Amino acid sequence: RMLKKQMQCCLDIDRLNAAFLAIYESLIPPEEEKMKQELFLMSLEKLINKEWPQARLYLYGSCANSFGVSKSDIDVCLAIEDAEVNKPEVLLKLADILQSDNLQNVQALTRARVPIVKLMDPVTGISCDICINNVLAVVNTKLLRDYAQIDVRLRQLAFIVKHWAKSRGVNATYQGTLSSYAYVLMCIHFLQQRRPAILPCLQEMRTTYSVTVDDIQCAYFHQVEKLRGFGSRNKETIAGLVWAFFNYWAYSHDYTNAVISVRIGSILSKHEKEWTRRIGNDRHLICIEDPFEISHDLGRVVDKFSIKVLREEFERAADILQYDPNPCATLFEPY
Ligand code: 3AT
Ligand code: MG
Repeated sequence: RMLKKQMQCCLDIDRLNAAFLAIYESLIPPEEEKMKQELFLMSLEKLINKEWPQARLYLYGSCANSFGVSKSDIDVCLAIEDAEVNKPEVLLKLADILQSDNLQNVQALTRARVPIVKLMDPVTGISCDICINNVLAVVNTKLLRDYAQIDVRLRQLAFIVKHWAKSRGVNATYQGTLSSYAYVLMCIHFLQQRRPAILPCLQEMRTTYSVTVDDIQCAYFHQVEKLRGFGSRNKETIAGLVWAFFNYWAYSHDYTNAVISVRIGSILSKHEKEWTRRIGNDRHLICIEDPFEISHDLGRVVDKFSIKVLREEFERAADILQYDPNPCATLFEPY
């Protein structure tokens, strides 16, 4: 009977693996969507160069970090050399230019934390946000993309986690839950911590890539093609990893003392970061260190209500994966 039970368990795991992989595959954007985005970006750059000949456009966020699902909005950074640029002024001018080129829903949000212009291209249906000189985001996008090339399980895990977070309504910083960027960092950290490790810590390795942005030195080992197969001694499958990920955040993470850090590839204490007290609106109830802007806690948006929501959702996910006979359906149920 024991053997039969074990075999049933293996079958269930295989089924769950297949189900997660099918979801992952279905979310990957098709090549043609990527090409459309590139073409749109080029036409946008041409238009913008009429006013600012030296300006360049860069994609960042999920359309460029390889964690974007099909039909996501695209994030664009307008890089203007002039250090003294007045961002609201440029954004308003930019909105004007875009509007006269028949782009739709053009809106300048000059007072947001990251000021942007929003727009929609009626020809391709692409929606996009343009920010100015947010070079740090372009660099952290590259770091995430480089990590994704080391082991495919990172991209699989992050797609499942992001899909879960969107389905369960816990992917909205304005509601006190976490950004997609934060979830991807949680996945990277988690895979750095597996034994044997599935991901290395690129910032602890020899520097092969280095830029200084806003006085922050961003340096790491970027020759990731040399690291393919890094995690191959670890045979864990995506089903096992998703289960362990939620179990970690539900039952093992030390919310009182621990800060997760992709930069050092392990845990820091809140004490050494001086993240023990609430300062202004930063409460540090779940601590995720930004890999470059290390004084920045990506969990700072979480308040005493939303931390409860988040932790209950982690527990729900862990319990479903443990006990539910058909976990895939239940896990992604809309909230
Ligand atoms: P979606 O697929 O759009 O949900 P995304 O990766 O594009 O995921 P966001 O749109 O939330 O995520 O953010 C766009 C990029 O902006 C991602 C990251 O490069 C940068 N970013 C977002 N939040 C922060 C932050 N708090 N600190 C530094 N960079 C950030
Ligand atoms: Mg985005």
